[in-house]
Amino acid sequence: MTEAREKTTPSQAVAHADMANAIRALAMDAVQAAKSGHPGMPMGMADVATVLFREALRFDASDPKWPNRDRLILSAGHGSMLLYALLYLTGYPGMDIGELKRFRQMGAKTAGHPEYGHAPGIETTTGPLGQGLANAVGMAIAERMLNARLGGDVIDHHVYVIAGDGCLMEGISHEAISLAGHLGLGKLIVLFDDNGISIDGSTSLAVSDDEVMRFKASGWNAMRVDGHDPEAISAALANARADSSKPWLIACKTTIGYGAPTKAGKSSTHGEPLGEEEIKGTREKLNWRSPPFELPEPVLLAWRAVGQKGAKEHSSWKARTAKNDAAAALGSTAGASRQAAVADAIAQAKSAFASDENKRSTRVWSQMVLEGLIPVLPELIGGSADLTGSNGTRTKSAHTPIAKGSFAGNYIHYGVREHAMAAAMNGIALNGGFIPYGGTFLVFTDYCRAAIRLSALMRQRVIYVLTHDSIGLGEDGPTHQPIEHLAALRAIPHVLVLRPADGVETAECWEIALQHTQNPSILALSRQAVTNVRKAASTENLSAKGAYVLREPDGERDVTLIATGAELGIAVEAADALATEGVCAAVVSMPSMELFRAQPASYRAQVLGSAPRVAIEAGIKQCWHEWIGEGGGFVGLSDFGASAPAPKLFEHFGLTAGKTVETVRGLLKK
Ligand SMILES: Cc1ncc(C[n+]2csc(CCOP(=O)(O)OP(=O)(O)O)c2C)c(N)n1
Repeated sequence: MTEAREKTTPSQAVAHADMANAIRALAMDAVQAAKSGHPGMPMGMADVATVLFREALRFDASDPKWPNRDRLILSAGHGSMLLYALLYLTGYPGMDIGELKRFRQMGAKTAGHPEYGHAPGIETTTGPLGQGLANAVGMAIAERMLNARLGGDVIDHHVYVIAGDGCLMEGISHEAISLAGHLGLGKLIVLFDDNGISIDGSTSLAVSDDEVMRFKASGWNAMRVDGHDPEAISAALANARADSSKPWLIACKTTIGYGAPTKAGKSSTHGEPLGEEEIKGTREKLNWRSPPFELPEPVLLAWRAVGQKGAKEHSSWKARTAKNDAAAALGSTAGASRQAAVADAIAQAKSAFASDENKRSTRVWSQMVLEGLIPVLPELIGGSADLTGSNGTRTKSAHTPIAKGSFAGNYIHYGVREHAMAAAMNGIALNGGFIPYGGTFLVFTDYCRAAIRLSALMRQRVIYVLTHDSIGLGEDGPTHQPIEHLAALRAIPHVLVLRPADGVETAECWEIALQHTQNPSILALSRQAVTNVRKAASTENLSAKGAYVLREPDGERDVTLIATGAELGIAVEAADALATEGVCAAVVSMPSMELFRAQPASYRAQVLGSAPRVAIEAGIKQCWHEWIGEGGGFVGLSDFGASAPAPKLFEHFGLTAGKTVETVRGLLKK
């Protein structure tokens, strides 16, 4: 044995083909055992993934949360077995062979699509195509922002994405690659599984884009490689890592279902088990002799060595950052150390707002809250999908935008890209170290709903600042006036919808959004000025209970008026008018149905009372039955709005104190 041979590590001693075939075998056998799944993509991308893990990806399987690890995002989430096989092979904690055998079964770590939190090493939940790619753009932004704050000794890593034709066909991909190119995110490397196949068959049925040219046009470096030639893949990755002037697309020409004797290259390998016969033939073709879920020992050892190859770099990172508090804080919840300062900023805002007699919109109150918050909470990263001046997301004094080559700032101009903004915020939150918030008009949540849903599914603290929250936006008309949106957002599990009524409530709602580390929050804010209803400074965050009695009448309640946001002023006015008729009306403010639902039944009963109820909200009735009951009254909308000045619209659609009084009269007569 030569000296060089003696020094060969277990990882290097095993042929590339054997290591890649281990992935193929695990993928086809797990899908076969589950009787469902997608074997074709993992089999096609096995060569690319093997080279990536052996040569490029910086990670230490024993510490999947190492902050300076490279991120790997499987945007083509249907190919989940590729990721699960790699996590098992490299020895990630908890990903044993039993989990692969239980692929897609109840309670397994190996869900149908990768789910964040199910197993270490899954960086984000993917499945809706294109989302992972846009998450990765957020992670690559976060990487640069941490690099700018903490220095390259602490954070300096790559973000890799495996994306398929489907990811690149989705509209969100355009927003994401355009933003990444604009910001020059040179640490982002996308490995495109260029197999020319999707579910319907050849992608030529539906698309003829030249992806390399498309990415180049968006400011990326882009190249093509043979995705089954390990040397070519290796050279491409080395090239991309060496040049971080721009993000990289490496279009890897692959064969879906590589190795399958009759199905390779066909869409039949995409989404169903290969079948026993085909699997037998694949084993022969790949010269893979091991039975299902068994691996030749040298192959497994070689893979395990790959899992440990980053350990040295990891320990030297630990040594050089041991005394660095900022690096240590990366492992903990962002902002934890700032809680007292945040509480103080909120308290100051509340007491100033309570005595401020100016009428303002809640979007402006929100901007004023941010003026106090940003300086004490540097983790808070603002942004907006254009419309910055309209939604008040950027403060006058505390914000500096980030830009290509300049990431020390704390504000992101996402451009007119709502969907990518929301998905990138998911990536920023998942990355750790930051609390992202981003703004647009409430009506345009339709454009980012898929990503909002994933914020909720992944339980990420992403804060959506959504202004122009009703017909109260006026002249822009029904295209811009949200009607069903509050109900639609309240329908997503784990989303906190917060609709504050005035300045004090807006400050309280910001505090709530920051405190809820396991939820995305929606701040629904008005364009129009609102009535100041909370005129006394209270130390208690009344909005945190979801609903509270703003005003109790002198006598026993005849009716309870419940309102949210700007319409609370209408409820107060109606209660005053009713009082002149001798009707005792209580006024309840309900900034958050979700928080109220979580209160003890006794509190809810006390707030809602036993008198008939009328709700007032400039939106649809759906979701109000829960609070007003079958016989309750509703002053709201049941159709699209119209283009006119806001006061005219409220009059026209009957969202007035007069109509509320009428509704109460009708209810009490029954
Ligand atoms: C937003 C979204 N639309 C549709 C789907 C359903 N779907 C899953 S995979 C797939 C085809 C993807 O094709 P490609 O990326 O080429 O994957 P490959 O066939 O190469 O594995 C589709 C339409 C999805 N997961 N997400």
